[in-house]
Amino acid sequence: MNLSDTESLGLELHGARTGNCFRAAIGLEEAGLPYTVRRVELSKNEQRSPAHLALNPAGKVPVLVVRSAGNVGDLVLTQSSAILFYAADLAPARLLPRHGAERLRALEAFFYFTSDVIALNGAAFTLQQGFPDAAGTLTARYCAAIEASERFLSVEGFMGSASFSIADIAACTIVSAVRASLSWNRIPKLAAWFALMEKRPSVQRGLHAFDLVRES
Ligand SMILES: N[C@@H](CCC(=O)N[C@@H](CS)C(=O)NCC(=O)O)C(=O)O
Repeated sequence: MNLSDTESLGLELHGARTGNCFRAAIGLEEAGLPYTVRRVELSKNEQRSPAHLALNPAGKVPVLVVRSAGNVGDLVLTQSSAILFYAADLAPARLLPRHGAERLRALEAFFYFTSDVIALNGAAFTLQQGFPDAAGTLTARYCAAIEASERFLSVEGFMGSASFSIADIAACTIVSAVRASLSWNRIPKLAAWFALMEKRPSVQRGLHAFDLVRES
């Protein structure tokens, strides 16, 4: 499947009001890719329905389905990071520089947030049931990692590179989710960056993508 051919095809984003789904939605919004939201009600266990398991046997969201017009089959992506890279492939100028040090700086910050912050946040959430001390240790660790992330801010005010990228998306969704746990007086540069992120239209639209049922 040629990715550029998919621009005119239907995109369906299956998800709920969770950080991983917000990341995917913000990426599609920033890339200017139209998509239809398919809400998955986690409280009703719809992620375990036969229809959803047929898309993602792991029973998780988000899932992006890129409908194919031909006989090549639909493209189904079941990782929020892969969905971000899909959007970045179609809109590199908006989401990830194609070459050079700028790309590597953006990727370094992106992987810092996905592996050193978001993964720990997910593990802490799981450990809250039965292992509160371990959950607390991980929470302290990922909050410290967020507070240490000021060093990735570029002089232009973005995470990693000189322009907005998938690193800003990874960073702003988790910072938004755990903002009450951060010592904001210690991180004025991150506070200024986050204020800009909250005003960005793609971020605002992505954070509200699953508020309303927009199914067609
Ligand atoms: N690594 C996956 C994680 C997906 C994930 O953990 N999704 C959660 C919501 S954020 C989920 O579907 N949970 C429902 C469940 O496990 O039943 C990604 O980045 O997309």
